[in-house]
Amino acid sequence: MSAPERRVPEARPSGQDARIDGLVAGLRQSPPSISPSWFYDRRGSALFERICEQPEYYLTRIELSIMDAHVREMAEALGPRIALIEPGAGSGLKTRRLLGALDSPASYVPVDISREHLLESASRLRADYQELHVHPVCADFTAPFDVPAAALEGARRNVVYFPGSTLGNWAPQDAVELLRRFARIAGPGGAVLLGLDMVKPVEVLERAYDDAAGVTAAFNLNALEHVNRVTGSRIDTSAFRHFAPWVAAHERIEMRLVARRDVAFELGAARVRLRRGEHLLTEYSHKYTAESAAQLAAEAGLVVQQAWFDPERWFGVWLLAPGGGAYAEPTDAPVS
Ligand code: AVJ
Repeated sequence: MSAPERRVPEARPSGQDARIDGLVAGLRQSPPSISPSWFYDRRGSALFERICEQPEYYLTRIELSIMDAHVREMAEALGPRIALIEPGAGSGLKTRRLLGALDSPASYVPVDISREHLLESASRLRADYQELHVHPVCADFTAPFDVPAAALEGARRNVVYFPGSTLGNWAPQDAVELLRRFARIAGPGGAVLLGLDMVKPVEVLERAYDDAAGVTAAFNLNALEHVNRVTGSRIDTSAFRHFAPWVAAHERIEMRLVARRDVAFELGAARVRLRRGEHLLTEYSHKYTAESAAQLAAEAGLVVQQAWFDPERWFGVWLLAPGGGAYAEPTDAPVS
């Protein structure tokens, strides 16, 4: 069933070195941090799919229900013959809903760092939407990337689709930066269609990130196991436990790995020492309100054109388009 490993060349060693440099830099911060990208090796991706099936993890189900209820209005608002660009090609369920409703889409452009993942999902889409031009772009969308003109040829409008509340992983200033880049890719007549999880009662949020079956806990601990597998480090994962509190001041869930006892380990130039009760940080998951989403859009030079929610407003899908003259190009103001 599983494809033979290593048929596709591994990421260039320089890419891997940069990744490990980033890991070491994160571990030297306070609190020591591991980027959420370390969740997603083969096992982590499978665990994430299982998270989406847990009764407590409402995000995926609700976003899909919003697509089911409103995808026609979305398609109408987006218009005919668009190029749909998706940074990080996901499992594709929401994308399929959208592609199925669009009026003769010109092309679909998934952008993903994993060539394997990209080609797999592209060939599945090609089989199911035979009229559609699928132009996969192999790139790390968290860094600036170019969409080849050929991929956008014949499109009346470029639309960047970023579902799943993935943007929640970025701290506010970085989220603005990323959204600004999406806006630039969409261009003056384009749009961004963005899925964001909303602020809601804390019990609901904390349960979603600590399911009874322990899948999210395993997913969190797998980030450390993944680090051990890739770097050869021997971090004792049994010294950590999963903890995912709502941090009200920042309107986010923080995925943490808390030291059960004093722990110390070294990884390259990073020397991590944690007292019992101190933690590693593995992920932010920011939640938005109608106000903070509009604010985020404005800071990225976008305005909210329309938004769709489930009846309880637990999740929202926002259609954003380049704003009027109010938008000033970012200056090189110093960043703290
Ligand atoms: C894929 C980033 C949207 O933040 O809810 C799920 C990842 N982390 N459970 C999220 C995740 C813990 C997820 N995103």
